[in-house]
Amino acid sequence: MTKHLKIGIVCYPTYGGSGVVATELGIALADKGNEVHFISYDQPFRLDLYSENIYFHQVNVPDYPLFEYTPYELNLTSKLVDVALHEKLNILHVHYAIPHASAAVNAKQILATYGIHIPIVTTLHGTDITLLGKDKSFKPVIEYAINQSDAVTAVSEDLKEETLLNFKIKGEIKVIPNFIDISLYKQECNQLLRDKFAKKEEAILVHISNFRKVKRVQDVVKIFEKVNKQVPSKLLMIGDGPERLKAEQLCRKLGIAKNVRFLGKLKVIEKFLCIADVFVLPSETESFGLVALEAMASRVAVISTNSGGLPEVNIDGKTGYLSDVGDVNKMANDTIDLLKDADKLNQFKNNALAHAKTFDLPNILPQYEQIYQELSCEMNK
Ligand code: GMT
Repeated sequence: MTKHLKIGIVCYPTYGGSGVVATELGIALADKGNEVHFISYDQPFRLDLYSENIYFHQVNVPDYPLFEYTPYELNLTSKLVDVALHEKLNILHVHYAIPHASAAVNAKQILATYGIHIPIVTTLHGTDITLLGKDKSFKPVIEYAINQSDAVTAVSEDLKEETLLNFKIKGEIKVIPNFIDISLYKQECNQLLRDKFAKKEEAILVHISNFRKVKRVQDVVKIFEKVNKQVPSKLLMIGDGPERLKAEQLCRKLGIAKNVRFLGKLKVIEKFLCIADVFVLPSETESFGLVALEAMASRVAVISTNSGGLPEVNIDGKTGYLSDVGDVNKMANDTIDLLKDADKLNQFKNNALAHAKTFDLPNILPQYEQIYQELSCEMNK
């Protein structure tokens, strides 16, 4: 019989895949009777419910005039020690290598001085390896944090390969793909909502991201401009971030602003995904592309690049199409091809939903539970 555990989860609270995965994982673990303690500098944005098994511990970063740069990692380390000690955690599961895994490794060493031994599970999400990991100033810390973790998981085969290529990793990296709870997604189009954005004969394209450079949001606009010339259509841009202004300016320059709506950081994206025909994700790199999976769970075809782990999620010629990074002509032509062929689009949408179902929560959650149980048994030996 599996034992209920007290699990500490450290994640970024912001709009982004790693925080979403960590939050959904914590909620699912709490539903199964575990006690889950989220530790972050703010309430994770998808953690907007009450459950008697869920706790949130905020990491406060006091303003101290001596510090030109506030050492958040130290406040996080102290908080991890405090929560682990007082809540008697069995496991610490940290999402993202820095500063979360490195803070957890320090906390583990401090806890050992109190005679407390707590295993650390580190989940690598992508940019911690593909962007920060390539920065020499972070590399030794990331490598150390990974090697000192008791279990390491990566969200795709590609991310595992990238990690092994870029770091000297001593132990095993287990691939546990991202997941969705398919029951939360609506596959039926909400016609009333759809009518607010587009006419019946118009197609709807959607992009969702944190509008960082790596997402290439200007490519989304360029693709849409080409599509819009051939197929009556609207583009919904969901999320916000540093590249939004440039994307808005490009819409104005290309004369398509009236067909593009920037909707900001919406919490309930399922509501909007089900009104879409095609989801566009032209990222420079994407270790997995959780948002593409969320679109597929809403029965939406995906036009994406072939970078990173995206080919593990979006199956070329089946659930959507893949292209080289920056090949906006191909991505636009593939979109037009789909939108002009209703039967093909319908088939791709069905394929997308079927493939998304393989990433449903009940298929993935036991893989994390197995790691926790094995580590907690080892600690109790
Ligand atoms: O994509 C982002 O900018 C956010 C980032 C994050 O850490 O939240 O997402 C990464 O983790 C997600 C969850 O595992 C993956 O689905 C995304 O593909 C990955 N982003 C990148 O690799 C760029």
